[in-house]
Amino acid sequence: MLRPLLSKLCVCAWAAGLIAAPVIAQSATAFKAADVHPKGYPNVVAVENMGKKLDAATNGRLKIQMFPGGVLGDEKVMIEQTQIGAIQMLRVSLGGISPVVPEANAFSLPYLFRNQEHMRKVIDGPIGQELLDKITASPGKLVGLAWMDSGSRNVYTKKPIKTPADLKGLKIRMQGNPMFIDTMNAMGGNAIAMGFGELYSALQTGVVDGAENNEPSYFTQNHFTVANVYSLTGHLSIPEILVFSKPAWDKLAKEDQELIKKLAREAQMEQRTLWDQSVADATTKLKAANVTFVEVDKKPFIEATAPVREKYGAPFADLVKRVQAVE
Ligand code: BDP
Repeated sequence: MLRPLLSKLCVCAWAAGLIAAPVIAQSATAFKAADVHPKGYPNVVAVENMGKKLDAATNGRLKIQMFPGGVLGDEKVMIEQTQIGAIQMLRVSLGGISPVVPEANAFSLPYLFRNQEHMRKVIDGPIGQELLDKITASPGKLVGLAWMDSGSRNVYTKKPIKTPADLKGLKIRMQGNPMFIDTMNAMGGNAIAMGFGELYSALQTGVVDGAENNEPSYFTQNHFTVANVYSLTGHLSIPEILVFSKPAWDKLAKEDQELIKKLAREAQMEQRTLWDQSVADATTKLKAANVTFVEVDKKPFIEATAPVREKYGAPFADLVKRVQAVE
């Protein structure tokens, strides 16, 4: 009897301003965020800025601590760590997500997007949201938060690649997704799957003859110093994705989840501006470092990769059609 009475008295006294409001001890939560790219790379900057906004919006209760440069492992390892909750936020290439959600491949087929604008319209629009939701709803223990731009990937080696025949006999590193392996083989090269972090020394020692990536990755990883001819094949435009760990997500209050989603969408838009600057910047610096940029007639490569689009697109034919239909 006495207890409820006392607590009622306390509440009344507090409401009347007679005693100070009880201070609830709230420790700050810092979400571990990871990326293979170094500090300063557009995706890393966008997530760091998202962290600043999250910190400000929650008065320091929620923060993001960034682990860039692949210090927490390569993308495969980081995806696993995110699934179990050891990493809470992760920015990865969509290429690594297909084992979790096979539909992811429908967004990264070779020569799927007509151009960058098309790709951006798809990821910004309802189909992009649909895939994020599918990832969240899948048993893969990841929450799809936002997209990022990754431009398009071009082949680099020590000689110009103008036709599929030029790739003959060359070992070209690809991300370890069977669809990308098939893509390079169809383009005429010998695909070798390898982690991003191992690639510099593989190029240097001749374990591979070349690789393929966008300008900012080619530049920041210093690959141009060991393979200085950049041929504009533009065969893959693989969107990047920002995911949250499902076990960690489920512990968050609904309002915090909504706030994180909102800020992630803002990060998607901010990354885009940073991305455009970064491509321009990397291109200038690569040219200044005597990298040769080779214009390529894409037609024979588009034709050569038709069976890959056919094979990997068939299970998601409707989705692929809808992506292609986006104007
Ligand atoms: C870069 C992506 C990164 C991938 C890397 C790769 O941003 O997520 O890990 O390519 O080729 O463009 O592995």
